[in-house]
Amino acid sequence: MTEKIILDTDPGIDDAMAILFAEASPAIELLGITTVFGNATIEDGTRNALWIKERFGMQAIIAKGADRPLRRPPVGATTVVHGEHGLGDVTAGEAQGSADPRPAWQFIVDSVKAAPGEITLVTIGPLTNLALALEQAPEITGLVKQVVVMGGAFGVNGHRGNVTPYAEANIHDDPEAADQVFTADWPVVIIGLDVTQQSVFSGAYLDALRDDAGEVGQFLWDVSRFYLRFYSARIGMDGCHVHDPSAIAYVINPALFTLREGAVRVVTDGPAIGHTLQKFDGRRHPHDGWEAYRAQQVGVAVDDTALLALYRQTLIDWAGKRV
Ligand SMILES: [Ca+2]
Repeated sequence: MTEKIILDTDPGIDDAMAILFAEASPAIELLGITTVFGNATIEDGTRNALWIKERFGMQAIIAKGADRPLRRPPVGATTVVHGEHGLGDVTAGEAQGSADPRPAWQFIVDSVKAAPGEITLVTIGPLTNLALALEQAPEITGLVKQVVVMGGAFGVNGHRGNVTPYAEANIHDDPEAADQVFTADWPVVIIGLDVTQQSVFSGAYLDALRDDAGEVGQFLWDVSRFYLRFYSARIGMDGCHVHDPSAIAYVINPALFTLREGAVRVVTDGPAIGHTLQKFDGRRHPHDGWEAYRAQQVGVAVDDTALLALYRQTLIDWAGKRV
């Protein structure tokens, strides 16, 4: 059985890695790609999505989303990590096709209502589009199959943050939106730094993918050059963490991950703004505002060897079919 997904993304180098993973997987039907600000501006991110769609002959509908957080001033593109326009050294051309006329939140609401219980929303950028969809149509909580979020850091395996000591980028970019999504009454699985920083695409892994996965392998190698220079300069690592593709890996094979259950909140002010917290034990407290919220799932361990093998084999198989 294939999983129908809408992928909400800020394309983005590791977003490109995730988009092509989803498209390549026979376990996933990629219905739509909704864009959001974050790694790139909304204009650049949407152009990147349309160009990748055209270049790889994809069917997914692209809908343009939010250009800024729900209630905070706009934040700039993360050019130091993802390059001037989001895809590192690679510059997207103008695609022939265009985005759906609806804003991303409307596309999400319409799609979910048209296929109740069938669609998984996968987010690999700030959560603004999902929060807007919840505000406009709160009834969608009962209509999505599940929400899979790449974001956050819960301190497991020592991972607490990447943009601040206590915040991960997607959550830090719009903490109010993330808190709305995590406290809504729908099933959420959070694949955060706790697990994404446990998996590494090494330089050698990406070289082998370039050699073995045809045009898509070459493309992934090309876009990852800028990203690897950032990792090398910033943390002295030959390779990169597997952030966004890990959310897709969860959809394809949830058994790769160990999950922990409990209500999740996001710090929306002060020095730990953007920090994610989970109440995962049954302890009672005199004051416990957490009991009002649904228990969500947080990834706390991953079989990184199997995840890396899944990614590689999925792209190689797809490249073989495309020849
Ligand atoms: Ca992303």
